[in-house]
Amino acid sequence: MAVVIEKPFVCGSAAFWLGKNAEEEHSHRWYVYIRGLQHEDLSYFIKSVSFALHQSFKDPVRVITKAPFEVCETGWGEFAIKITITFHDPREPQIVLTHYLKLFPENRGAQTTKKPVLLETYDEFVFVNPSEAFQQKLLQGPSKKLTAHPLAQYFRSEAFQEQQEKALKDLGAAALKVQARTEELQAKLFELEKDSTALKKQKT
Ligand code: SLL
Repeated sequence: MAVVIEKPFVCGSAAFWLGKNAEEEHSHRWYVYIRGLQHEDLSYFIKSVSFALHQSFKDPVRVITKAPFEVCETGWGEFAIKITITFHDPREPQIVLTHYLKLFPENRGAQTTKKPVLLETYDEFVFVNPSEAFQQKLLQGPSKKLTAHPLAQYFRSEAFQEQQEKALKDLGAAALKVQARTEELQAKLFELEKDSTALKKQKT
């Protein structure tokens, strides 16, 4: 049966308006990140995360090789950020995502310096038949504790709990399907082998 290991994560951004007196070109301070569901360390299986920012930024491609996997910048505009995730096992293909940086509140709502504009998406890395060594790494889990995150109070995590539970259930169902299919194929193979032995016997 296939070994399937899934690791939930959150891809998001948090943008703080710097107020009326901020420079026009630097009206917001924002963070874009890949984080664990409970802000736990992900560097035990993620090697690096590259964030490709808009060309107007200096050195627009930022490669982060340590947790937390995030970039903090100041700017004035929204744009799409291409995020490439590389795993410790070079045999695992990279994952490429796009995150739309959001600076302004929904429906032209008033800006406030009190809380950030947050945009977070729940997702999962799914590893199918990972190598033995990588499997062990994945199953061991985080080996270090991250220091308390300054944005922790804004992160949404409870909201993702339900999604995670559903995903686990779906994954369980998918795994069962794979198992059923494998058993079906094994039974067929067994029948074919029986037939072929019978044929061989007939020939001799
Ligand atoms: C827009 N398509 O027109 C977008 C582009 C670019 C934002 C937004 C740069 C700040 C800096 C910055 O915020 N660029 O130069 O440091 O809305």
